[in-house]
Amino acid sequence: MRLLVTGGAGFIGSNFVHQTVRDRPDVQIVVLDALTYAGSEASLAPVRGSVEFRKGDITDAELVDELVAQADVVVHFAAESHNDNSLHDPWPFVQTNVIGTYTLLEAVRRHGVRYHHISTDEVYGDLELDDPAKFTPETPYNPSSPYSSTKASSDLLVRAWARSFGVQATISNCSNNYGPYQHVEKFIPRQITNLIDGVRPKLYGSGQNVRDWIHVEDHNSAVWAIIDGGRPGETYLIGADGEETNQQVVEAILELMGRSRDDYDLVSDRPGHDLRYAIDASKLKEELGWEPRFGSFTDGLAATVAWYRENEAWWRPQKDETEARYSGLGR
Ligand code: NAD
Ligand code: TDX
Repeated sequence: MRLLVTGGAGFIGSNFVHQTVRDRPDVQIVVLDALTYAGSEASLAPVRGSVEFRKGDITDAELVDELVAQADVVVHFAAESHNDNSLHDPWPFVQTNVIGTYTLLEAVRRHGVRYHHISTDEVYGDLELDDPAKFTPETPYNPSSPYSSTKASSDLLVRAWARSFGVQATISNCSNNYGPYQHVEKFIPRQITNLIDGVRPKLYGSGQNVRDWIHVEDHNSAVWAIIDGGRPGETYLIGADGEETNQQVVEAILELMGRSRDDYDLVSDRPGHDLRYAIDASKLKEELGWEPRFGSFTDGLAATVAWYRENEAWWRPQKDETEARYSGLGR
């Protein structure tokens, strides 16, 4: 199989490439990535020599056409992915997430290539903290932020291209990922690397917002289950029943790093901050037999803390610029 992976130098995409090189030696991988602030060739260093890397933009129709024409399957991870950035400057989100997805869809349509679209649970909006409900593939779209609205837009393009043009496309909407190679702007690596630098963790608002955490390895094994057995035109939700308040996550990190559990600060809230996400992954489990294999959240978090301690050379170049951006936002 010849696989084109967009965004393969980012967090989830690079983990997907590592996992694929490890578990599927028969797959030939081409990575297309623009190496924005969020992408790094260093994230692919362990698999250098096993994958072909092309630096380029998914809105470049000529380049996309050339690469899609040579592929059997496209897995589309590339995106602008950070909510806080989207509140500050939405334009790159419209450009990459909407126009970039459109560009890929037109190419897979022309060349009859199988397409898997990586999306997020944030397209469904948020749930009340005390609501027993979880998101299902039937939950109506109701995105809150510029980031999630551009992801929702891209999902709707995929659905339309599948229905109107018969594109062999599947979509997955996953909950919050954690693990190695995640940019230090995101919640968990930001707090771990702050603590390494002697800075107290920062919780937005009350700290009571809930996220449904999944280890990136489990997300990516689900993506492979969908590539292997997913039905074209279908949407699959990926999650591992990992609901935690942000405060609980910070307390767990503090404990793992040998600090007092209340050694954190509350800072100003994110505008429009979604309260709670929760995924019902039963369709994926029942139809495709997928199960998360990574251990408990605490074990995964301990491994992630160890990874950031051992890989300072990977994250250090991002840190000052990221914290400068946050201090401009007062967070
Ligand atoms: P990331 O920001 O770490 O990586 C994004 C990658 O895309 C980077 O390597 C970047 O250089 C590349 N990229 C950005 N714009 C590009 C463009 N125009 N052309 C080519 N490459 C471009 O993001 P991530 O956290 O790995 O997320 C990957 C995908 O998974 C995204 O589609 C995101 O919406 C989705 N997702 C993420 C999470 C999460 O918790 N991180 C959860 C669910 C879904
Ligand atoms: O310093 C912080 N303090 C804090 O309390 C940061 C950076 C975040 N937070 C809160 C905001 C959220 O409630 O932590 C939670 C997680 O924040 P992010 O890591 O920014 O993730 P989130 O906004 O939930 O979105 C993530 O999951 C869904 C990814 O960034 C998206 O790409 C994905 O689609």
